Amino acid sequence: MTATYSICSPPSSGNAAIAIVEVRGDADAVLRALRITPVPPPRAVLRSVPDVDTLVVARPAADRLFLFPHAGPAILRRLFRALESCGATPATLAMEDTTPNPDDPRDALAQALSRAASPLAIDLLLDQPRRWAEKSLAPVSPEHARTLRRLIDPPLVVALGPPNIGKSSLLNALAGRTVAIVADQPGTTRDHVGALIDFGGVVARYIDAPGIGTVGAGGDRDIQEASQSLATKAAAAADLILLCGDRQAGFLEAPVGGSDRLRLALRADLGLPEAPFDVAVSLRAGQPPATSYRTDAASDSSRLDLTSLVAAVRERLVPDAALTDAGRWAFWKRDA
Ligand SMILES: Nc1nc2c(ncn2[C@@H]2O[C@H](COP(=O)(O)OP(=O)(O)OP(=O)(O)O)[C@@H](O)[C@H]2O)c(=O)[nH]1
Ligand SMILES: [Mg+2]
Repeated sequence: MTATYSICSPPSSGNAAIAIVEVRGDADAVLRALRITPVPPPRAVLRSVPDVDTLVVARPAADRLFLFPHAGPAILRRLFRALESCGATPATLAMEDTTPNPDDPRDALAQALSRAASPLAIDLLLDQPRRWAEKSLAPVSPEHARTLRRLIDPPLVVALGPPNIGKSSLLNALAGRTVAIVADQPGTTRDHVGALIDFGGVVARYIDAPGIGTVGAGGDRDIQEASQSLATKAAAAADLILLCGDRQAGFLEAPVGGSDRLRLALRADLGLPEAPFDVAVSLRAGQPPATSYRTDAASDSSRLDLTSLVAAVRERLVPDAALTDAGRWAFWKRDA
């Protein structure tokens, strides 16, 4: 067999959990010799290599593999031994070969795959070498490139609204665990509470901001002011604001920062706000979480889980039109 392998992640500083090993050459023979079931390009799959590790195997092209094993030195030694025992040799790179060519998508692919936060990035990234080889394909539009970038660097979603309307309860429901304290009193959340949330394949940094409302008199006035200022700062940096309200408190009147927003009616079991909203959610205890989706005045309350909210956020962050754009994506260029 003719194949070479090289480690293309930086030398472990003791912190890196995953290493990247690139194999070039007869990839089918390497997969067979490592007893890995076939991986047709372009695909990434989780596989077990007997006596070595369970690892992600990405195959962007017929003659190229990226293996993502755990980065412990013992595991890497086992993997290299396995590769060598099946005939692959360590690549001897000329100095100039070790510097990634910024205009060659294949050189940037391993890094992008290892950094990408969102599951939806994987297939799209693996298909890029094919697209860049087809000279006739046009680039994805600048707008699509900007939103696709969010699949690699997670966007910021900030939930903002009046106090005591269920914002922290929503974060806990989305995360599937208790991340934020919930209580039936305004001002429960004083600081940012954050989590990475997967919105249907698009992973976002989610901040549950302190409630914005009238600052009451009393000993903790300074703390209340500081929390509200934190909330507005987070909103100014957001890619998407979930503008939360409920029937009793309505929505915030004051303008908030951020470029895009989704109006979210919380505690919908207590009634719906009069002002227009995009999605309504109820998390009433003892009942399945319910959401209904509404555009303008038309309401559709047929959805009885968080699916509508998750889908609406996903579509706002990375629209279908960007995901299905068949053009070439310069994913290694931050400003592309
Ligand atoms: N009926 C009903 N109550 C809810 C729902 N979601 C949350 N609650 C209740 O609303 C109250 C406030 O919930 P929180 O999640 O702490 O509200 P918050 O908006 O984070 O409040 P602050 O942190 O003060 O801004 C709690 O008693 C929750 O149990 C819901 O869908 N329906
Ligand atoms: Mg809260």
